[in-house]
Amino acid sequence: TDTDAAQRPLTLLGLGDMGTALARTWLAAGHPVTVWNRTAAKAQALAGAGASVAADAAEAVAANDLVVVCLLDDTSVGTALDGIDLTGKDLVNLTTGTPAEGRERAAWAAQRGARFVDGGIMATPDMIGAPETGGYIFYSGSQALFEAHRTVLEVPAGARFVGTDPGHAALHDVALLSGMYGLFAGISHAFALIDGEDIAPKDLAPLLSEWLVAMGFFVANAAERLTSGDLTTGVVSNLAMQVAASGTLLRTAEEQGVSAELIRPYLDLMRRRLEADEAAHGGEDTSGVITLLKR
Ligand code: FVH
Repeated sequence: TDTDAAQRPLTLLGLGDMGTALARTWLAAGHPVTVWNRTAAKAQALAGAGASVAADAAEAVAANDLVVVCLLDDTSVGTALDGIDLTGKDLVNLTTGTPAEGRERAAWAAQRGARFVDGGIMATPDMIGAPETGGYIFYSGSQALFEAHRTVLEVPAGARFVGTDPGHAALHDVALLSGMYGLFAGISHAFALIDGEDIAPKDLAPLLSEWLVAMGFFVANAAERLTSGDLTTGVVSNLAMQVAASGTLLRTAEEQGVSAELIRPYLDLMRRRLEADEAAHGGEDTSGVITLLKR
């Protein structure tokens, strides 16, 4: 029942920055939490907040049916759980990994008699237990496990189940992070361009933010075009024009003494798409670049 879920005990392995934030949130919500960390001192800090500190990982796992793991990487998960009896356990892996690692870890857990979901945390530690920040966690794998523990899993951050393929939480996570780093790359180049000029970074900042938000339409546009296969209808800034204009971006970088290494790869891909068939692709938007990336 929900009442049971509200007080359900759980085990948490891993008390780094993220694991500690998770533990504190579950404890604050009234869940009995058994914790273990390789470096014992970090676990002691949580004892004062009400956590039961296990002597080793095996003792922590034995303490509860629901076992959450938040370690550095997939290798550390294998190391920490090596040789431990997981029969009948519900294993929730919040360690960042690749889709293949998520699938292999699910098969590994199944061989040991455990149900498994993998998680991808879309939040920093300060966003855990702070729903107003919009942080959430992707989950994939055993839907039965997810539904059984949904109430508990929703305590630290929103929970989004993205399918029974245990690799899909990681894939969603990495897709979003990849988009983020592309954005960071463009932002970095923009600030480098004005460096040394009589333009304060703090004055450019709101202009850049507003522009990037306005350009956010490209996300939904690209999805629509990839789905329909129509890359030209309704295009307002076509590829031929954008490739022509890209020379201005590169010359400006040159003039400002700024390396174009962050933006040149994307501009080169736009040019390759155009040059492959100018008549066919000149009227597209830039979503045709996506088709060049798949190996
Ligand atoms: N912190 C963040 O902003 C991001 C937000 C998005 C999700 N990530 C991922 O969350 C996982 C844990 O991250 P973290 O911030 O807690 O990381 P650390 O503070 O570096 O703590 C790492 C813990 O892993 C333990 N550990 C490392 N290697 C081993 C091992 N071989 N055996 C057992 N435990 C191991 C480490 O123990 P110790 O060093 O304290 O003894 C920490 O408990 C991670 O996947 C992020 O990518 C965080």
